[in-house]
Order: sequence, then structure tokens, then C-alpha cells
Amino acid sequence: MEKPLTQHIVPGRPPLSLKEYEQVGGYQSVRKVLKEMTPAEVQTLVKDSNLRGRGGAGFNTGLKWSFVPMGDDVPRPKYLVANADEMEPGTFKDRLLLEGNPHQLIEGMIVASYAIQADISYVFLRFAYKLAAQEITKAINEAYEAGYLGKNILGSGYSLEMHLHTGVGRYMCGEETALLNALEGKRANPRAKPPFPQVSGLYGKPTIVNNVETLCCLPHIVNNGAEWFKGLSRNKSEDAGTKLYGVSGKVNKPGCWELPMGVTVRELLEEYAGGMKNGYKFRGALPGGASTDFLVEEHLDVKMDYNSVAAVGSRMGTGTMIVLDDQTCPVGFVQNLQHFFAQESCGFCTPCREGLPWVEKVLGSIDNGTGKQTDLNILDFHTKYLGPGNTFCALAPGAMEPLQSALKYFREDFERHIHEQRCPWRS
Ligand code: L3W
Repeated sequence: MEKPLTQHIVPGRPPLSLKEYEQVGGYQSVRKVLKEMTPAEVQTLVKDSNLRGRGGAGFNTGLKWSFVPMGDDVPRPKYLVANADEMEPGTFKDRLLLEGNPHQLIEGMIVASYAIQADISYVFLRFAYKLAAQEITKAINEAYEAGYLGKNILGSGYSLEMHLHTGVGRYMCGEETALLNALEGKRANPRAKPPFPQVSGLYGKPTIVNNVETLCCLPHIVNNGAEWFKGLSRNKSEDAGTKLYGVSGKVNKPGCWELPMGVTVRELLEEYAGGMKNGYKFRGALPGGASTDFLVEEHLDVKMDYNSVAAVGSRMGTGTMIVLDDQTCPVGFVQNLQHFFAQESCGFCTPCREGLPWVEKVLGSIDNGTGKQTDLNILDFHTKYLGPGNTFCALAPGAMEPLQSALKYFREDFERHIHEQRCPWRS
């Protein structure tokens, strides 16, 4: 099985130095695009590869780039930003790439920057990723010294700056426009879209924001072609490539693996995560971080790709599953998530600012045995009131996904808390 993104990552070992990375073919895609391809050709290649954004939304990468104005008379500078603000609960896939092979990310960023003719690029890094910050700083310095960054890269006439920016630990910064505000030194509130950042982004200039894993796919697509990339996936069509999948919870071997796009939930759980721990039964899983709908037993054979997971009413999101077991109270589990979302709301729009703490409070009273039957109506109401289209950004609608699906699949557990006026999981 081909593992292009993680082939040179050995957990516990320092990442490849620039010299070692070059010895295994590193930076060849930079040489290729700068010497043999026009920016338009790189964009077409990536569009043809069907690479979809790995941050959670799955937007076609080449299509996103195609919205950036090109030509000599467009506003400058243009920007490329790597979204490395990995704060989605249960998600630790980008960390593996950042700590394990930072040169691969830099190489992908140069390819993306060239494709859109960006002048300046940033890695916007989660503040808690201290080791990644060290490794990226070292790798950026090495890349500058070797002439892969800076003025007139490899004599091509193309120039690119790259900077590392560490965030301060706000989930909101994963949303691209909040990230751009933070990068400008402003409060990290999301902006209204449109205009999309591709047209008016950082400092009002054309900007592409791509997730780390997305960018790390690029050197391999340039070196091996669009058809090769599509062939890596089990679907061989729309959801292309490999994917970094993760599993956390009461499983025997929690972890993160690069696998063909489209492995099933069951394979991930049983084959890669080693099944449930002794004494624990599977009740459900959030397929891609906390802001996705639960999948349950009937979904075990669903393929983990964007289209297949969407077809059963959830989202693949980041592809890193959080497993709910039978020894864990689903009400407490969801309340814990709502505590996180309420805390991370930027407070800009009223439904999110006021609604999420209320949801958290209502869940808390059900969990501690003081809930009322009407509380379920309040929760049901909020899943719609805070749903898509009613808030300024996707944070609150995302928060409602685990809640609405918990109310659907584990409703009897909510009812039991209310009837027994206690949490059945607490003695
Ligand atoms: C031009 C249009 N561009 C969309 C672009 C847009 C962006 C990308 C995705 O949130 C999700 C969220 C989390 N013209 C466009 C367009 N674009 N329509 O496509 O946009 P969007 O709005 O669909 O999603 P988003 O706001 O970027 C991402 C979910 O991911 N998620 C969270 C993951 C968190 C992390 C992290 O911690 N780093 O990845 C997990 O499921 O809930 O729904 O570039 O400009 N008409």
C-alpha cells in the first residue's frame, strides 16, 4: 500500500534534514513546476487530481485556486497560508506531518504558491505545537539557505517569502477568515463571505488558505500525476488520494494512519485500531472530529470518504474518529463537547454566543439528574436554531451535529436520565 505522505516519517525520530530529504527526492516537484510548468498547468493538474481540502470541508483544491485573480495587473502581494491551527477535538493528523516531515509541507507550499503566483506565505501554527514550531523554523531556514525560498528561486525568476506564525490557541482560528484576522493582529472573528479570501483575504489581497495535509499531497501529485493520485483511492474517482485517518477512544490501539481514501469505519476500528478494549462495546463514533454527526453500528461498513459519509447524514470532516463506548454516558460526552464549543465561540453573533452556553447548561442539568422532559424540546429547538444559515460561521452548526445525532441515536439515554433523575453511568 502506497503511503506517499508518511513514507519518511518514523515516530520518535527527528524529521529528515534538508540533505536527507533531497536524497529521497525532496523538492523535485519545486524544480519541476518552476522549470517545466506554467502556474495554469499546475492548477489544471491539481484540479484533475480531484484533491479535496483535508481540513474538514472537502472543497476541491484546484477549483479553489482557480478563483485567485491572475495576471500582471492584479493586486499584490498575493498570499498562501498553511492552516496548521489543528484544534478540532480528537484531531492530530496534521501534527504528524508537521513534526514528522516539515520539508514536505514547505515543498507543497512552494508548489501552491507558484500555482497562484503568491509572493508571501505563512504557516499559521497551533500554539500548543511547540515541537512542530521548532522543526518548521529549522526547515524554513534550511530551505532559504538552499535557495528554495527567497528571491529568484533556483534561478527561475519566481520569488517567495515564508514565515511561521504561532496562534494563541483559539479554535476559531481554524476558520480561514478568523485565521486571517488573527494574522493581521485583529480579534479572531470570522468575516462575512463573500468575498472569499481567494479574492480578498489577508490585508484585503488575494489569499489561499489550505490545510497542512492538503498541501503535503501536492509534491506527490506533481511528481506522479493526477491519474496516479486518483488511483490511490478505493473510489478511483471523486474522493481521490490517500487520507490520514485517526481513531481515539477505548480502542486497543488508538493512532493515526495513512490509508487509501475510502477504507470503511469497520476496517479502521477493527483492523487498524485493534477493536474495542476488553469490557467495552462500540456505541458510536464521530467520524471527523467533534463537529460531525455520530455514526452508529448500522454505519460500520460505510466508506470513510467525503461523499459516502455525507450520504448517511454525517461528514467525514478531518477523518479522525472519536469513539463512544458503552461505559461512557452519551449525555456527559456531548455536554463535554458543548462546553468546548461554548468556550470557543468568538461571541460575535448572538445565536452562537447565547445559544451554546444554554445548550451546555441544559445538558448539564440532564446529566446531573435535574433535567425535565421539556429540556429535550429545548435541545431539539437549538439543533435547528443554531443550525446552518442561522449563525455567522460554521462553529455553532458544527457543534449541533454531535448533539442532534446523539438525540437521534441515544435518545433513550437522555430520557432515562430524566425519568430516573440521575445519570445511570454514575453509581
Ligand atoms: C469560493 C465558494 N470558495 C467554499 C472555500 C472556502 C474554504 C473552503 C471550505 O470549514 C469545515 C467546517 C468545520 N467560492 C466557496 C469557496 N469555498 N465555498 O472552500 O469552505 P467551507 O465554508 O465549506 O468550510 P470552512 O469554513 O473552511 C471547514 C469542519 O471543517 N471541521 C473542522 C475542522 C477543524 C480543523 C482544525 O482544527 N484545523 O481542520 C471538521 O469537520 O466544522 O465545517 O477555503 O473559502 N462559493
